[in-house]
Amino acid sequence: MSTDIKSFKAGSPMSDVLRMERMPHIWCPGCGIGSEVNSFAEAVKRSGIDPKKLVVVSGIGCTGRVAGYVNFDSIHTTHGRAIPVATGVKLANPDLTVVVFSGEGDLTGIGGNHLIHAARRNMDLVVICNNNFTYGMTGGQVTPTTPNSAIASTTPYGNYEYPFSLPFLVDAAGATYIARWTSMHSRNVTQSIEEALLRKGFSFIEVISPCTTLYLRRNRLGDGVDMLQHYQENSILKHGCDTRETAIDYQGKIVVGKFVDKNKPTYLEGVDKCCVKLVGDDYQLYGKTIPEREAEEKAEKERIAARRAAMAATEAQGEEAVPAKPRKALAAKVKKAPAKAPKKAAAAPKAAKKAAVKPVKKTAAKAPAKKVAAKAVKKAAPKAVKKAAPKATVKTKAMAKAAPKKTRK
Ligand SMILES: Cc1ncc(C[n+]2csc(CCOP(=O)(O)OP(=O)(O)O)c2C)c(N)n1
Ligand code: SF4
Ligand SMILES: [Mg+2]
Repeated sequence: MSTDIKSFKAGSPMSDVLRMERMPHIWCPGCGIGSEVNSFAEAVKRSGIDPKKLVVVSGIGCTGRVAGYVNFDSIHTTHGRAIPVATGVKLANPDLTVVVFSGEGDLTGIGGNHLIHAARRNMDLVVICNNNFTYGMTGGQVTPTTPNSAIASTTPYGNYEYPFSLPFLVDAAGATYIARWTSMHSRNVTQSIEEALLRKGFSFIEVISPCTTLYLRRNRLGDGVDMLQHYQENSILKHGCDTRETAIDYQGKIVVGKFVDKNKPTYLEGVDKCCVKLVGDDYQLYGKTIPEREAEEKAEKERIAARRAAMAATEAQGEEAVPAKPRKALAAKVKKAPAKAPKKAAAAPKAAKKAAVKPVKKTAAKAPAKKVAAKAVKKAAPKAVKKAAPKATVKTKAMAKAAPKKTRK
């Protein structure tokens, strides 16, 4: 039976948000960017904003590819220039909602100057920063957020620089909305983006996310799932936390939450105020007086509120329409699922399974993963068990191959 790719893509629940003709995407398995895009798409839908008035701007990098995949007006601009381009779009048409979706290398390295000045101006932008601690697209070099001591292609003996804490940086620069999550916190990411889309001023949402192919492999931190588990075990929820306390150490705790949400006149409001002083009531921006623009803004807000109300009503109807029994049956199925785990894994004694995976994560960059994992498997289990836990062996081989020669000694 042949698969009709065209109708498969058209039938996808994401077909209205993503450019399905561009699928499959380039992101690696386990990379956090995909789930962020999903959260973003969900947030756009939930916000009730008019998708035709939304513009997405990205710089260069794996995250920079987002602009090319979303089914909105978008610009994939040059490295580090997403914020100035987005600023230009907003100034040219203040009716648009402008989102910057880019990597931390793009936004805080080459584009760092633009970031701090947009925050200082309280420019009306929503900035979503995928922070994977590395330049993913170009081979895993150190970035301004790579934790001290982490290994990168340009710091094979460990990073001796100190990283930016992005919430602290943009807070000091003047951002009026700041949140941080990890790619495991999909719903919170959605919620923060939704909030940011509906507010004015400079909003910054950092999403800590795994670059499986370069950062995780080079630092021997396992795969995407291992990192999600790390996020789950090490995230500390602290809404309103002082951003001075949000630094991230190598494999340390990650403070997450909404840290800042305050009102301050935006850049465009500042322009208006100044021009009204100079020109008086005749002042117009793109042919519209301030009262005219205010009336339009009010009407748009009402349309958004109506769309949100309609969505809430449809959701409530959907929930009522789901009969109680099938939902229970589904829950039972989910609970039963672990029993279907691969036979080989089930055959392995618990201690052996544990030993085969854990030392790789704990020893991280310090000890050669190949040796440690092999030792642990040998100690914990006889031949049969080694056979039953092939995942760790495969993983360590791949990681040993990827690791820089010097650190493997
Ligand atoms: C002016 C310029 N300098 C350098 C590059 C090479 N370059 C492309 S992407 C990139 C790093 C992107 O890193 P990040 O923003 O963290 O995105 P990621 O790939 O990690 O998602 C670099 C250095 C470039 N394209 N243009
Ligand atoms: S190289 Fe890293 S950041 Fe780029 S797609 Fe792969 S996992 Fe994601
Ligand atoms: Mg990056």
